[in-house]
Amino acid sequence: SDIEASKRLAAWTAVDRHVLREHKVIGIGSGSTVPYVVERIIAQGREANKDRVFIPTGFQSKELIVSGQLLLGDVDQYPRIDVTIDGADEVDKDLNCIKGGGACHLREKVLAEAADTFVVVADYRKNSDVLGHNYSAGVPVEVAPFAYAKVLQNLHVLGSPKAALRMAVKKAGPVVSDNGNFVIDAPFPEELMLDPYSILTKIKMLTGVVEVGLFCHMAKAAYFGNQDGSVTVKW
Ligand code: DER
Repeated sequence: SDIEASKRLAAWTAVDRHVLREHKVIGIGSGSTVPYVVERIIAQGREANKDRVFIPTGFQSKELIVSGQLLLGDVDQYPRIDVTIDGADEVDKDLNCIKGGGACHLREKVLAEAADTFVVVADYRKNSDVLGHNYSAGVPVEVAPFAYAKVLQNLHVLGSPKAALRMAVKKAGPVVSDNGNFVIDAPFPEELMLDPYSILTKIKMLTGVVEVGLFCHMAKAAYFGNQDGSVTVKW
């Protein structure tokens, strides 16, 4: 499909530009675009990858590294990362991202912050001016299960009356993250999403919130594959 082709285009372009010979510690994000990132890194060859280590951002990400027969590293051993490449649910004109559609944003944010270079790869649907224009599910908020009802109430008051616990599809009950927490999706009106950092800080301060799926002032560049085979780069 043209969406898969555009994901691959974004991923290959970003890897070619940001995963260079001298880069030895590489953070691998989560979602359906990063498999194309791993595919392109593997294509750099055994020689290029033999002395590299790859840090995962969750179970799915770890499985990608393992099945790609790449060396798996632990963030405890490599607190400093050369480059982290990850997907996003939406990216605005200032490179702020909504992330967490895959409920992996806690570890993703740790590796994004630990990296000298954090780069986002996505298909054209994620390329926005204002967060919330295309991704309408809301800001993903990872919460401690013990506190979820309280956080839900606070989010309603904060400006997201439609905030709701993310329920699982093939499992009874809520989605549970790799960290054993719940996720609340909190849609906010456009006027609040014009200043994502302000919303991020308010949500982060709510007791029981573990991490917020707003990545502000973190990405160095974002690559979007387009339907016509071109690539849009924001930086
Ligand atoms: O959850 C996340 O932040 C992931 O990066 C995910 O949202 C990326 O989405 P994708 O499957 O469209 O790459």
